[in-house]
Amino acid sequence: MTCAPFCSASDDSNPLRPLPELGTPRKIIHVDMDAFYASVEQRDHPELRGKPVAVGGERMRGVVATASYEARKFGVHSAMPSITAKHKCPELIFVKPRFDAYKAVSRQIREIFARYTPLIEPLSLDEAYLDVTENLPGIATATAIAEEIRAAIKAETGLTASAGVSYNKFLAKIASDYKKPDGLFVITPKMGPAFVAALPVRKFHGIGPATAAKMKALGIETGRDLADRTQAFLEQHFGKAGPFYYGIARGIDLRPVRPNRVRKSIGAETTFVADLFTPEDARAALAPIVAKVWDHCQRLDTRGRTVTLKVKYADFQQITRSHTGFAPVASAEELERLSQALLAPLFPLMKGIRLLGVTVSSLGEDDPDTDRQLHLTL
Ligand code: DCP
Ligand code: MG
Repeated sequence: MTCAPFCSASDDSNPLRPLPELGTPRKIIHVDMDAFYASVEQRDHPELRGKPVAVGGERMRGVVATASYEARKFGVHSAMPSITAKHKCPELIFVKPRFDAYKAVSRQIREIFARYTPLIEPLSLDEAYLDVTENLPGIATATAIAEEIRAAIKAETGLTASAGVSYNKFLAKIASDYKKPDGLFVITPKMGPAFVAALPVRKFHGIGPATAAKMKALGIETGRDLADRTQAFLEQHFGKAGPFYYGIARGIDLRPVRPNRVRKSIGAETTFVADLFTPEDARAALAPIVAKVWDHCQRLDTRGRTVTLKVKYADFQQITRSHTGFAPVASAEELERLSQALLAPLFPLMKGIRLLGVTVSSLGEDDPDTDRQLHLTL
């Protein structure tokens, strides 16, 4: 059973920006801070430096939000239950998250990005895509810009970032992960297709564990396997995502960097291997979905007032139930309570439940993107 988070957003809000055409060369940088929350804690608390640190705590529902690289050597990672983490690394030091400190760094790095291009698409507090095809200082190579940005981040925040440089978003994101931490990696158009061919599809950003499992069942484990399938085959098995997979298997990704992306909702859903029938099973299955959504809300620093439960039955009939409060949902427990309250009246069931999903919408002022817009001087 797997659970993939998703965010929906409005289309590119700059209608004047033409969509890139096939063959139009672009220079994209993906910047991602290293062990972000943990690095901020080590910067602000010198006694934590060089030590295995996990950021977590009550607001994190007993899971690790992130771990310092010293802790990662013991196998501690994001989303791991704190108890498991402590077993793996008895010396692990737990630190409560300080979201205000992370937000402040996030604003600083976005200011640095803005020196180079207005085409910045933040993905969360610590990462963003930049389109530097035409950049403000007129620097010839994206690699030089990426190095300048990494140096400025180091000098101005005291933290390290990794960067990926390539000719589209998909490859830039893969590249930023390749030399982590404190690294830079460039995937040129010449390298792109071979790079994707060798990569396991489960490592592709945008292919979650459920899709990776489905691909495996179809005999697709690497980019090369994916490139061997026709677009019609991929559309037949993966619907609307089929053409996207067909493209990325060849190193092609035409999605533009969307600077004024307004997030509309944050959600997660799970299709079950076997249909659910009892209230107990459904309640238990809903809990990790809710946890995932809350985790995502925190990572994006976003809160919403509307909670929507989606249920797909065994016969594919789909229903939604929602609740809108006066104030944004303030905690994981509240989100869980509201989601379970939407689920409970659906019993007894006439047919099994095939899928459950939870979405938070009517997103509030805390949204970093909205924040940015409010600060624009008109
Ligand atoms: N985060 C979280 N829960 C997760 C994953 C991440 O709360 N399941 C938070 C803590 C991270 C931050 O988001 O510090 C950024 O996430 P990344 O995936 O970029 O991870 P890190 O920056 O911590 O490490 P890396 O060096 O691998 O980028
Ligand atoms: Mg990071």
